[in-house]
Amino acid sequence: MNLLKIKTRAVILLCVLLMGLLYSSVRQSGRVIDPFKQNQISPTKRQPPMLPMPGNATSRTDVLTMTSWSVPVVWEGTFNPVLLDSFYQDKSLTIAATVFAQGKYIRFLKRFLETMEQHFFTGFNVHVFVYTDQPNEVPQVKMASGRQLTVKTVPTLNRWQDISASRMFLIQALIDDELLDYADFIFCLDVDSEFHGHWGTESLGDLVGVLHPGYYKAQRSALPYERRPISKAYMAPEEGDFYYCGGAFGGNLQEVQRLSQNCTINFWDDRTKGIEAVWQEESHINRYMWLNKPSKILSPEYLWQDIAARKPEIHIIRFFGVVKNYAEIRPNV
Ligand code: UD2
Repeated sequence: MNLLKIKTRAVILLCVLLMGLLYSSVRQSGRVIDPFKQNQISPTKRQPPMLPMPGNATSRTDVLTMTSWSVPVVWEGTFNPVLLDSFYQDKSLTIAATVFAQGKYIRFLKRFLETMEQHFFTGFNVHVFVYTDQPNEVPQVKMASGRQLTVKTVPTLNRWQDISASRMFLIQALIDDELLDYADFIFCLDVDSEFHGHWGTESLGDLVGVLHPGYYKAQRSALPYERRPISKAYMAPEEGDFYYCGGAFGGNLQEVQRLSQNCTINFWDDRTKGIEAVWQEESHINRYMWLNKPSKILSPEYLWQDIAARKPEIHIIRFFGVVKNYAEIRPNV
């Protein structure tokens, strides 16, 4: 072996040793750094926890339990709540939830909060954010240890469409300003609803959509997507997997931040063109979830409404949209 070869090998060996030292020092500091990767996530930000495999999705044969892109559709009988809760119990998860109660919708808040306390992530850390224009009317509801409520005061809006759609902007701001370093998952829920059954860790996923109770059996052509091409929520006839609810969705902080930011931008883009999607932010959510497939889908058990007779496949109602008189309760018709 000549002198040049020996020198080259010595340099390579030295480099390998140095890389090894660098790797072990960053490992010891609790963080593995890829020296070739830009924009690494700050170690202070909470990372979404690992999710366990879905339960036995084949235990129901009367309903769709797996999508064409292989993510579970959660129905009663497709998961074991005791097993799942025990998987998460020692992970000290914090689940955030948003609920908006503006104008006359404040009347629904007490029942929403009371039933939430009984059924929603019991035994876990839960932080509920109530957005209202009447902070003094927020009812006192006794909460278990580890659970808390924060009231956010918002201005009174005179169009129900604006109230409904402005939620996306406020959710995005909440995640950006307060939640990224603190909570693990978030669910955004309609206030005119009550919890009637267990809603727990089986619902956790990176991006979670809920099948709308009115359309989970409908043909694609019957789904009430936005059909005007001028809107950013437009869905062509050959597009769409499912029709998802605007009244319940969630996921990890990063995914819901992306969703709410995208829907806010597209809603306002439509407004500058003088158009509002047929079902406001729900239409934009549906467009978003067509392009960015949810990693978990919850069955209509997770937001049932008595818009039609109850169906045999609905074994339990976990979250229920109360019947309301739209003309009486909304600020505008
Ligand atoms: C559907 C969706 C809803 C939203 C809406 C968009 C379901 C079950 N519901 O319900 O989430 O996407 O379509 O058009 O999927 N709110 C107030 N004060 C008001 C009006 C609304 O606080 O005066 C809030 C409240 O949290 C309410 C939510 O906005 O739950 C949605 O309004 P809605 O329930 O009147 O909308 P709806 O029934 O058309």
